[in-house]
Amino acid sequence: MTSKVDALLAELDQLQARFDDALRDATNAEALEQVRLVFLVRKGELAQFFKRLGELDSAERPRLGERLNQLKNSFESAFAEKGAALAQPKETGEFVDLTLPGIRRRLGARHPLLQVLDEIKSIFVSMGFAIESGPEAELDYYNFEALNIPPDHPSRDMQDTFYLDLGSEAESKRYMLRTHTSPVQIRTMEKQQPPVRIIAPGRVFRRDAPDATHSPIFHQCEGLCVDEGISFADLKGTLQTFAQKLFGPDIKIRFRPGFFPFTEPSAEYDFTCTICRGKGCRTCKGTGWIEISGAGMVDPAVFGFVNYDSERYTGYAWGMGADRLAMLKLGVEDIRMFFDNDVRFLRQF
Ligand code: 2NM
Repeated sequence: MTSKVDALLAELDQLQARFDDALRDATNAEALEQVRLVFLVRKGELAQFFKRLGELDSAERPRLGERLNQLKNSFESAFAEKGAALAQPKETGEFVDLTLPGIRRRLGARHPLLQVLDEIKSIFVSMGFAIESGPEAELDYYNFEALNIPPDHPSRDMQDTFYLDLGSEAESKRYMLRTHTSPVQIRTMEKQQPPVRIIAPGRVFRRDAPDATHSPIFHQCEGLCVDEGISFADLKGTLQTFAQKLFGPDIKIRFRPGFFPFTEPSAEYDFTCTICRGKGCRTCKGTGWIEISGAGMVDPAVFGFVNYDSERYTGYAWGMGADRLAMLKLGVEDIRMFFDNDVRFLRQF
């Protein structure tokens, strides 16, 4: 006949078996917590047996006590071990072949137009000009008024300028997309007294129908030099030096009379055709010259807007179409190529 203590020890063997099964089946943290709540807490299954020690004769108590302490320790260490195992990342059994070639990503590159614009900028920087920039959404005052462009000037027409409807009523607070980078020169002159030697590279906007030589978005690199004793000869020397640095020592420049509201006198200027080097070809229509842009001596009226003393200072300024120069430099015959985002075109540069 079995004694009471033997019966309890047999029950403990069953408890151990159930604990082992439960622990083995626990495959995540929640299931493991259930095991703890069933077996290991203060009112859990194991703890119930400690209470039953009192049912035994004092001679039999040590056998059960010893077994209970041993179970308690082994439950706790098995539980801790399982917890640590679950916290480990799983073996996936997946084989990673480190000798396979990688996935080759196509490298991006600077846009050809900006490559040429960078070259233009560094030539002027090497000649002592600083680079200035300004907003693309510009006020009427900076884009037109301060440049001495009268209210009835055709460039102010809705056909030529993108106006922005920002809900502003006042005519003078009217915003538009700048049609040239000249407002940058005005803003610079407002900030500082002469001497000024700056270039203003950047995006400009005009309501043109796109064709091989027109794009509603294009780029300029205008320039301005103001100091005592500046003359048209300085303008000629600057543009001459620039042309030769960008296109080569055989390039000449020429000036033809022109008109701009913001310069007096004003001129259009040409470079020797960079394609035929002056012999005459399709690009220059047989003339040997390529029209670049306009330039001139800053009109005293403009100095009036920025509080420069026009008795003391004179200055020259020029316009320059960066897209046009990039087309000549790279041999691109259609300006729209720069804006189409066709990688077959872009990859060539
Ligand atoms: C041109 C041609 C001639 C020009 C003038 C100025 C300023 F702000 F100084 F008055 N900025 N840009 C200028 C002069 C621009 O583009 C065809």
